[in-house]
Amino acid sequence: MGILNDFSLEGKVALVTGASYGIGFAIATAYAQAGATIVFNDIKQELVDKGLAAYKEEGIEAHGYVCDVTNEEAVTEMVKKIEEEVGVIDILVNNAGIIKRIPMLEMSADQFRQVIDVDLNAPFIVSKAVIPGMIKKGHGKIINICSMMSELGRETVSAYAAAKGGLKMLTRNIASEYGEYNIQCNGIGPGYIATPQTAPLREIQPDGSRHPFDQFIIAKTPAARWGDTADLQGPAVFLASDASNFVNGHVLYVDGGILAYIGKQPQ
Ligand code: NAP
Ligand code: GCO
Repeated sequence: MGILNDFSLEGKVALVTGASYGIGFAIATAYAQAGATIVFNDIKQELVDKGLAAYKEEGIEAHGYVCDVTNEEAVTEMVKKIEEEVGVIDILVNNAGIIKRIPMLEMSADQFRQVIDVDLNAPFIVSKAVIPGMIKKGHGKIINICSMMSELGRETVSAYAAAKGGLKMLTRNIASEYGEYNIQCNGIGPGYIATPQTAPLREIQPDGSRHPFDQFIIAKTPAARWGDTADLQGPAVFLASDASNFVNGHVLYVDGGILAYIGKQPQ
Protein backbone atom coordinates (compact mmCIF):
# COMPACT_ATOMS: atom_id res chain seq x y z
CA MET A 1 0.00 0.00 0.00
CA GLY A 2 2.99 2.31 0.63
CA ILE A 3 2.13 5.98 0.34
CA LEU A 4 -1.65 5.32 0.27
CA ASN A 5 -1.39 4.17 3.90
CA ASP A 6 -0.56 7.76 4.79
CA PHE A 7 -4.06 8.77 3.66
CA SER A 8 -5.81 6.23 5.89
CA LEU A 9 -7.96 7.46 8.78
CA GLU A 10 -8.34 3.98 10.28
CA GLY A 11 -8.91 4.09 14.03
CA LYS A 12 -9.42 7.86 14.11
CA VAL A 13 -12.41 9.69 15.68
CA ALA A 14 -13.56 12.61 13.55
CA LEU A 15 -15.96 15.35 14.74
CA VAL A 16 -17.49 17.37 11.89
CA THR A 17 -19.68 20.22 13.11
CA GLY A 18 -22.97 21.01 11.33
CA ALA A 19 -22.70 17.86 9.23
CA SER A 20 -26.30 16.65 8.81
CA TYR A 21 -26.03 17.65 5.14
CA GLY A 22 -24.04 19.84 2.76
CA ILE A 23 -20.26 20.14 2.79
CA GLY A 24 -19.93 18.71 6.31
CA PHE A 25 -21.86 15.58 5.37
CA ALA A 26 -19.68 15.04 2.27
CA ILE A 27 -16.47 15.45 4.26
CA ALA A 28 -17.68 13.11 7.02
CA THR A 29 -18.70 10.50 4.44
CA ALA A 30 -15.23 10.61 2.89
CA TYR A 31 -13.65 10.27 6.34
CA ALA A 32 -15.77 7.19 7.01
CA GLN A 33 -14.65 5.69 3.69
CA ALA A 34 -11.05 6.36 4.80
CA GLY A 35 -11.72 4.43 8.03
CA ALA A 36 -12.67 7.07 10.59
CA THR A 37 -15.47 6.89 13.17
CA ILE A 38 -17.87 9.75 12.42
CA VAL A 39 -19.29 12.13 15.01
CA PHE A 40 -21.39 15.15 14.03
CA ASN A 41 -23.70 17.68 15.61
CA ASP A 42 -26.55 19.90 14.60
CA ILE A 43 -28.76 22.41 16.40
CA LYS A 44 -31.98 20.42 16.27
CA GLN A 45 -32.68 16.75 17.17
CA GLU A 46 -34.78 16.36 14.02
CA LEU A 47 -31.76 17.36 11.90
CA VAL A 48 -29.46 15.05 13.83
CA ASP A 49 -31.98 12.22 13.26
CA LYS A 50 -32.15 13.14 9.56
CA GLY A 51 -28.38 13.11 9.42
CA LEU A 52 -28.11 9.74 11.18
CA ALA A 53 -30.53 8.28 8.64
CA ALA A 54 -28.58 9.79 5.74
CA TYR A 55 -25.29 8.37 7.08
CA LYS A 56 -26.98 4.97 7.56
CA GLU A 57 -28.03 5.08 3.91
CA GLU A 58 -24.33 5.40 3.09
CA GLY A 59 -23.60 2.41 5.34
CA ILE A 60 -22.10 4.66 8.04
CA GLU A 61 -22.94 4.19 11.75
CA ALA A 62 -22.41 7.82 12.76
CA HIS A 63 -22.76 9.34 16.24
CA GLY A 64 -24.97 12.46 16.33
CA TYR A 65 -25.28 15.09 19.05
CA VAL A 66 -27.58 18.07 19.44
CA CYS A 67 -25.41 21.11 20.11
CA ASP A 68 -25.33 24.78 19.15
CA VAL A 69 -21.64 25.37 18.46
CA THR A 70 -21.90 29.00 19.67
CA ASN A 71 -22.78 27.82 23.20
CA GLU A 72 -19.49 27.18 25.04
CA GLU A 73 -21.11 25.22 27.89
CA ALA A 74 -23.01 22.98 25.47
CA VAL A 75 -19.86 22.41 23.39
CA THR A 76 -17.78 21.48 26.44
CA GLU A 77 -20.54 19.08 27.53
CA MET A 78 -20.78 17.56 24.02
CA VAL A 79 -17.02 17.00 23.74
CA LYS A 80 -16.98 15.38 27.20
CA LYS A 81 -19.82 13.04 26.15
CA ILE A 82 -18.07 12.19 22.86
CA GLU A 83 -14.86 11.36 24.72
CA GLU A 84 -16.81 9.08 27.10
CA GLU A 85 -19.10 7.47 24.50
CA VAL A 86 -16.97 7.34 21.34
CA GLY A 87 -13.38 8.26 22.14
CA VAL A 88 -10.97 11.21 22.22
CA ILE A 89 -11.30 13.30 19.05
CA ASP A 90 -8.38 12.96 16.61
CA ILE A 91 -9.83 15.10 13.81
CA LEU A 92 -12.00 18.22 14.15
CA VAL A 93 -13.63 19.91 11.15
CA ASN A 94 -15.13 23.29 12.05
CA ASN A 95 -17.71 23.24 9.28
CA ALA A 96 -20.92 24.66 10.82
CA GLY A 97 -21.60 28.05 9.34
CA ILE A 98 -24.21 30.59 8.32
CA ILE A 99 -24.34 33.52 5.95
CA LYS A 100 -26.60 36.57 5.87
CA ARG A 101 -26.58 38.37 2.51
CA ILE A 102 -27.56 41.90 3.57
CA PRO A 103 -26.10 45.24 2.38
CA MET A 104 -23.94 46.53 5.24
CA LEU A 105 -25.96 49.72 5.70
CA GLU A 106 -29.10 47.61 6.14
CA MET A 107 -27.51 45.02 8.40
CA SER A 108 -28.05 45.38 12.14
CA ALA A 109 -25.14 44.95 14.55
CA ASP A 110 -27.00 41.96 15.98
CA GLN A 111 -27.21 40.29 12.56
CA PHE A 112 -23.48 40.96 12.07
CA ARG A 113 -22.73 39.45 15.49
CA GLN A 114 -24.82 36.32 14.74
CA VAL A 115 -22.66 35.52 11.69
CA ILE A 116 -19.40 36.21 13.55
CA ASP A 117 -20.68 34.03 16.40
CA VAL A 118 -21.24 30.92 14.27
CA ASP A 119 -18.51 31.37 11.66
CA LEU A 120 -15.64 32.60 13.87
CA ASN A 121 -16.39 32.41 17.60
CA ALA A 122 -17.68 28.83 17.35
CA PRO A 123 -14.51 27.42 15.68
CA PHE A 124 -12.58 29.02 18.58
CA ILE A 125 -14.95 27.49 21.15
CA VAL A 126 -14.95 23.98 19.64
CA SER A 127 -11.19 23.97 19.00
CA LYS A 128 -10.58 25.08 22.61
CA ALA A 129 -12.71 22.16 23.85
CA VAL A 130 -11.00 19.57 21.62
CA ILE A 131 -7.31 20.55 21.78
CA PRO A 132 -6.63 19.30 25.37
CA GLY A 133 -7.57 15.75 24.31
CA MET A 134 -5.36 16.03 21.23
CA ILE A 135 -2.43 17.17 23.37
CA LYS A 136 -2.92 14.17 25.69
CA LYS A 137 -3.09 11.84 22.67
CA GLY A 138 0.06 13.36 21.14
CA HIS A 139 -1.53 14.28 17.81
CA GLY A 140 -4.47 16.07 16.26
CA LYS A 141 -5.88 17.56 13.07
CA ILE A 142 -8.06 20.67 12.97
CA ILE A 143 -9.55 21.73 9.64
CA ASN A 144 -11.42 25.05 9.49
CA ILE A 145 -13.82 25.52 6.59
CA CYS A 146 -12.85 28.95 5.38
CA SER A 147 -14.02 30.48 2.11
CA MET A 148 -12.99 32.52 -0.90
CA MET A 149 -14.28 35.30 1.32
CA SER A 150 -11.25 34.68 3.50
CA GLU A 151 -9.47 36.50 0.64
CA LEU A 152 -12.07 38.53 -1.26
CA GLY A 153 -15.07 40.69 -0.44
CA ARG A 154 -18.26 41.22 -2.34
CA GLU A 155 -21.49 43.17 -1.85
CA THR A 156 -23.84 42.02 0.96
CA VAL A 157 -21.45 39.58 2.71
CA SER A 158 -19.58 41.93 5.10
CA ALA A 159 -20.14 39.81 8.22
CA TYR A 160 -19.37 36.55 6.45
CA ALA A 161 -16.16 37.88 4.86
CA ALA A 162 -15.03 39.35 8.19
CA ALA A 163 -15.68 36.02 9.90
CA LYS A 164 -13.98 33.90 7.24
CA GLY A 165 -11.01 36.29 7.09
CA GLY A 166 -10.72 35.95 10.84
CA LEU A 167 -11.05 32.18 10.57
CA LYS A 168 -8.02 32.12 8.23
CA MET A 169 -6.00 33.93 10.90
CA LEU A 170 -7.39 31.75 13.72
CA THR A 171 -6.21 28.77 11.64
CA ARG A 172 -2.71 30.21 11.47
CA ASN A 173 -2.73 31.00 15.17
CA ILE A 174 -3.82 27.53 16.28
CA ALA A 175 -1.08 26.16 13.99
CA SER A 176 1.44 28.46 15.65
CA GLU A 177 0.34 27.82 19.23
CA TYR A 178 -0.11 24.01 19.09
CA GLY A 179 2.21 22.81 16.36
CA GLU A 180 4.72 21.68 19.00
CA TYR A 181 2.11 19.14 20.25
CA ASN A 182 1.95 17.50 16.81
CA ILE A 183 -1.38 19.21 16.13
CA GLN A 184 -1.79 20.50 12.58
CA CYS A 185 -4.42 23.17 11.93
CA ASN A 186 -5.24 24.02 8.32
CA GLY A 187 -8.12 25.50 6.37
CA ILE A 188 -10.08 24.49 3.32
CA GLY A 189 -11.36 27.40 1.23
CA PRO A 190 -14.15 26.08 -0.97
CA GLY A 191 -15.10 28.08 -4.04
CA TYR A 192 -18.77 28.26 -4.99
CA ILE A 193 -20.24 24.88 -4.08
CA ALA A 194 -23.79 23.71 -4.85
CA THR A 195 -25.35 23.29 -1.40
CA PRO A 196 -28.46 24.67 0.36
CA GLN A 197 -26.36 27.67 1.45
CA THR A 198 -25.83 28.80 -2.14
CA ALA A 199 -29.19 27.67 -3.52
CA PRO A 200 -30.52 31.28 -3.65
CA LEU A 201 -27.61 32.19 -5.96
CA ARG A 202 -28.51 29.43 -8.42
CA GLU A 203 -32.30 29.83 -8.60
CA ILE A 204 -33.74 29.52 -12.11
CA GLN A 205 -35.31 32.86 -13.07
CA PRO A 206 -39.05 33.27 -13.87
CA ASP A 207 -38.17 33.37 -17.58
CA GLY A 208 -36.33 30.03 -17.21
CA SER A 209 -32.86 31.59 -17.47
CA ARG A 210 -30.02 30.93 -15.05
CA HIS A 211 -29.61 33.30 -12.04
CA PRO A 212 -27.32 36.22 -13.01
CA PHE A 213 -24.99 35.28 -10.13
CA ASP A 214 -24.85 31.71 -11.43
CA GLN A 215 -23.71 33.00 -14.83
CA PHE A 216 -21.23 35.34 -13.11
CA ILE A 217 -19.60 32.48 -11.20
CA ILE A 218 -19.36 30.32 -14.31
CA ALA A 219 -17.55 33.20 -16.07
CA LYS A 220 -15.23 33.70 -13.08
CA THR A 221 -14.29 30.03 -12.72
CA PRO A 222 -11.66 28.53 -15.07
CA ALA A 223 -13.38 25.15 -14.46
CA ALA A 224 -16.55 26.89 -15.81
CA ARG A 225 -18.74 25.10 -13.28
CA TRP A 226 -19.94 25.27 -9.68
CA GLY A 227 -18.14 22.98 -7.28
CA ASP A 228 -19.75 19.86 -5.93
CA THR A 229 -19.33 18.75 -2.32
CA ALA A 230 -17.48 15.70 -3.68
CA ASP A 231 -14.74 18.06 -4.94
CA LEU A 232 -13.84 18.77 -1.31
CA GLN A 233 -13.54 15.15 -0.17
CA GLY A 234 -10.01 14.38 -1.35
CA PRO A 235 -8.48 17.62 -0.01
CA ALA A 236 -10.30 17.08 3.32
CA VAL A 237 -8.97 13.52 3.67
CA PHE A 238 -5.45 14.75 2.84
CA LEU A 239 -5.55 17.43 5.56
CA ALA A 240 -6.96 14.95 8.12
CA SER A 241 -4.34 12.26 7.40
CA ASP A 242 -0.67 11.56 8.12
CA ALA A 243 0.01 12.63 4.54
CA SER A 244 -0.18 16.26 5.73
CA ASN A 245 1.77 16.02 9.01
CA PHE A 246 4.15 18.80 7.93
CA VAL A 247 1.41 21.02 6.46
CA ASN A 248 0.37 23.54 9.10
CA GLY A 249 -1.33 26.93 9.01
CA HIS A 250 -2.21 26.56 5.34
CA VAL A 251 -5.54 27.35 3.66
CA LEU A 252 -6.09 25.00 0.73
CA TYR A 253 -8.41 26.70 -1.77
CA VAL A 254 -10.63 24.24 -3.62
CA ASP A 255 -12.24 26.75 -5.97
CA GLY A 256 -11.77 25.53 -9.55
CA GLY A 257 -9.23 28.35 -9.99
CA ILE A 258 -11.44 31.37 -9.26
CA LEU A 259 -8.83 33.06 -7.06
CA ALA A 260 -6.25 32.75 -9.88
CA TYR A 261 -8.45 34.10 -12.69
CA ILE A 262 -9.54 37.60 -13.74
CA GLY A 263 -12.65 36.11 -15.37
CA LYS A 264 -13.78 35.36 -18.90
CA GLN A 265 -13.95 38.51 -21.01
CA PRO A 266 -17.48 39.35 -22.23
CA GLN A 267 -18.04 37.93 -25.77
P1 NAP B 1 -25.26 24.66 4.79
O1 NAP B 1 -25.76 23.78 3.71
O2 NAP B 1 -26.00 25.89 5.15
O3 NAP B 1 -25.00 23.79 6.13
C1 NAP B 1 -24.52 24.45 7.25
C2 NAP B 1 -24.60 23.49 8.40
O4 NAP B 1 -24.17 24.15 9.60
C3 NAP B 1 -26.04 23.01 8.65
O5 NAP B 1 -26.04 21.64 9.01
C4 NAP B 1 -26.46 23.87 9.83
O6 NAP B 1 -27.44 23.29 10.63
C5 NAP B 1 -25.16 23.93 10.60
N1 NAP B 1 -25.18 25.01 11.59
C6 NAP B 1 -25.43 26.32 11.36
N2 NAP B 1 -25.38 26.99 12.52
C7 NAP B 1 -25.07 26.09 13.49
C8 NAP B 1 -24.88 26.16 14.91
N3 NAP B 1 -25.00 27.32 15.57
N4 NAP B 1 -24.60 25.03 15.59
C9 NAP B 1 -24.50 23.85 14.93
N5 NAP B 1 -24.67 23.70 13.59
C10 NAP B 1 -24.96 24.82 12.89
O7 NAP B 1 -23.80 25.13 4.43
P2 NAP B 1 -22.69 24.49 3.47
O8 NAP B 1 -22.79 25.10 2.13
O9 NAP B 1 -22.69 23.00 3.64
O10 NAP B 1 -21.40 25.13 4.17
C11 NAP B 1 -20.71 24.45 5.20
C12 NAP B 1 -19.52 25.32 5.53
O11 NAP B 1 -18.79 25.61 4.33
C13 NAP B 1 -19.90 26.68 6.12
O12 NAP B 1 -18.94 27.06 7.09
C14 NAP B 1 -19.80 27.62 4.90
O13 NAP B 1 -19.54 28.95 5.30
C15 NAP B 1 -18.64 27.03 4.19
N6 NAP B 1 -18.55 27.34 2.76
C16 NAP B 1 -19.59 27.04 1.92
C17 NAP B 1 -19.42 27.31 0.56
C18 NAP B 1 -20.49 27.02 -0.47
O14 NAP B 1 -20.35 27.52 -1.60
N7 NAP B 1 -21.53 26.27 -0.14
C19 NAP B 1 -18.23 27.84 0.08
C20 NAP B 1 -17.22 28.15 1.00
C21 NAP B 1 -17.39 27.87 2.34
P3 NAP B 1 -28.95 23.88 10.55
O15 NAP B 1 -29.52 23.35 9.28
O16 NAP B 1 -29.60 23.34 11.80
O17 NAP B 1 -28.84 25.38 10.53
C1 GCO C 1 -21.83 34.24 -1.50
C2 GCO C 1 -21.57 32.78 -1.31
C3 GCO C 1 -20.13 32.54 -0.90
C4 GCO C 1 -19.88 31.06 -0.76
C5 GCO C 1 -18.50 30.77 -0.37
C6 GCO C 1 -17.51 31.15 -1.40
O1 GCO C 1 -22.90 34.70 -1.13
O2 GCO C 1 -20.91 34.89 -2.04
O3 GCO C 1 -22.45 32.22 -0.34
O4 GCO C 1 -19.88 33.20 0.30
O5 GCO C 1 -20.72 30.51 0.18
O6 GCO C 1 -18.19 31.23 0.89
O7 GCO C 1 -16.25 30.64 -1.02
